[in-house]
Amino acid sequence: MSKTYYLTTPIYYVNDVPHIGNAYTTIIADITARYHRLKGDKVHFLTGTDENATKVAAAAAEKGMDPQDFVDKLAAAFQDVWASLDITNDDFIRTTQPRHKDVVTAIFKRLMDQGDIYKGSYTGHYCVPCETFYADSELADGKCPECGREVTEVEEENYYFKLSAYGDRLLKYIEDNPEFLQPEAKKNEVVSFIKQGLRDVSITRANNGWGIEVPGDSSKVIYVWFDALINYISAIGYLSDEKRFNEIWPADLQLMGKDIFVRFHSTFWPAMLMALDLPLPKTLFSHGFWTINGEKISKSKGNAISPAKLAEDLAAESGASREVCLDAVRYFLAREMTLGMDGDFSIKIFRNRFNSDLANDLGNLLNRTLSMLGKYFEGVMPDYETFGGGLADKIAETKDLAEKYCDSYEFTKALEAVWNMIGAANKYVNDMQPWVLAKEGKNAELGGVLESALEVARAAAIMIKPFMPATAKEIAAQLAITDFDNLLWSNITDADPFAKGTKLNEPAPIFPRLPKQKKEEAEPKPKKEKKAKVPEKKPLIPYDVFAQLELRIAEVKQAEKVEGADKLLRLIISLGDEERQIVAGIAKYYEPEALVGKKIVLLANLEPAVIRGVESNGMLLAADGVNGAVVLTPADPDTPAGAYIK
Ligand code: ME8
Repeated sequence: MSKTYYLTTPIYYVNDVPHIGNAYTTIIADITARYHRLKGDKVHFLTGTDENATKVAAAAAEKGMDPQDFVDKLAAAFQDVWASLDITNDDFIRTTQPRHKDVVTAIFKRLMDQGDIYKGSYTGHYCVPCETFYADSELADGKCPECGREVTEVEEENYYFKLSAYGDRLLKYIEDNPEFLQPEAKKNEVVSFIKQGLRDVSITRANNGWGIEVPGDSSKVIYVWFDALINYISAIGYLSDEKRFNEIWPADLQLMGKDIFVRFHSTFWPAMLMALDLPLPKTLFSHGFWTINGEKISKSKGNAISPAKLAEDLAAESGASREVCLDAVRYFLAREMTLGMDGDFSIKIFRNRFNSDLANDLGNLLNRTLSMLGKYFEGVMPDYETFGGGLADKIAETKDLAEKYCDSYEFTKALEAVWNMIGAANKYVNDMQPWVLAKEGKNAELGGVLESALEVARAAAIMIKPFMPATAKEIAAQLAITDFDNLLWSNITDADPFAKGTKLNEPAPIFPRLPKQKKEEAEPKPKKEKKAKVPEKKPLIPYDVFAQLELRIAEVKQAEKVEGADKLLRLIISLGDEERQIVAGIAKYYEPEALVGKKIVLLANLEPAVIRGVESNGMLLAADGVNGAVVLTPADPDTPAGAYIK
């Protein structure tokens, strides 16, 4: 049996409930864990809480609570939040647990005995919020170089860890193991930090009644970072269950934010492991920070979004299930910010992605193919060969590409590859015009086209399972895939996955489109005046009147009949960076499916109007055809959506 894939998140301080920043690390770790399980790997996924910190005791005091009661309450809150986000961690370590404290004490003793810890006196500065010691030379204008807050002068006798002895070994290890520190830019930062020369680290503080006592010296407690880092090995049986420990250690991935990467995880932690003669983790990965609408996430600004609340609000608004909305949050976090880079969270962009990537691209592929299967074959998989359109190759190619990207933690690119495949299937359906094949009675081709597109929907469901587990399950249910829970990544390319004669289920929209944001909706719409009769010949107009018209190319993304109005179609159109809904009176001349993917000419700055209860934001331009039939004004299909006509 291959070694267990072991991955960890930081253990979070329990001075407050988790926000979208902590949730990001945990969700990315969860995606990684689920991906490895899907590949058939044995996985151990650890997260937990850091409870012995000075700032935790201070937060308890502020609330007038006993520190143990306080950490019990908040650790439970963290566990509840992770459960509500369906995080699949295999263990949850708390640093106040005896299984952890005992190992910390034993390690302290061992390193003291072997001379890696020694007693000395210390004068320096301590930043309580960052739980970090700084020398004079490290301060920025006398303040903490990390957070800019006031530091406290400390002058005490302390125990030191001989970090200075490990600089050269660390540099050599980093050079010999290119996968160890990622991404590359951060690795370079670590190398420069070590090359500046490492100082020994004070690893104890005066005992104020909270923390793990130094063995044999009750006047001191162990420094919280020395204590906390050990969680990664205490949780998996170090010094208590060697067999289990050897099956799991070393970690394959230790994921954390950039704030705690250089000094603690890439320098102090590997040096501690070297002192203990333990192998180092395969990869330490530093991810970027989220800001909210360009601002740092902060409690005082009150902008710390809770992902669960975001999903609940979205569910209430859209009518989609809470689980699916949570998936939308997970999708957004993984898709929008390249792992390693910083990113900004904005509700507007989140909603745009929900509508374009989820409701339109993914939702549409499933919906239209299943509805056509219902319409033309009563929902039963026909007994025809797939005709392909290269889609079988596209599935195989995307499987390899997405796997390569997931293995290298490039989740944004993996999702891009999957969406590229979904786009290819949607385009294939447009190009093949199944509704024309149906009219012409070409059932073999028609069945083949639908089957090919449904195979892509199935492949997509497996590929997105780590990212959007509830959505994947819902797609599988609509596709009547009964053994979905047991499918592995390798099943993506199963030949002929749908048994002929299988009845698939009725399509039900998984992601109902979100309306434009409330603020914009709330803006009063100017009253529409009754249209004057169009004169036969229009008078000449000056150029500046023409210049007021915003004529643009748009691409039709979705089309459907407006209920109770036989002339009207409701279209979702894309202008490149923006999507809109319009209503067009062309239902008599076009099947809705035939319009998807078509480029049209749009009068984009026509004032909005509500037609038969449906809001229309612009007007499609069409020309009268023979016998009164409307023809769409032709737009070259290569003209990009959004292009201006001047
Ligand atoms: O540092 N964007 O805990 P902590 C992205 N207890 N990630 C963010 C973020 C943001 N805006 N804000 C926080 C500690 N994070 C120690 C760790 S480990 C042995 C001890 C995430 O509660 C990110 O993972 O301050 C960051 O590294 C972590 O929360 C800091 O959590």
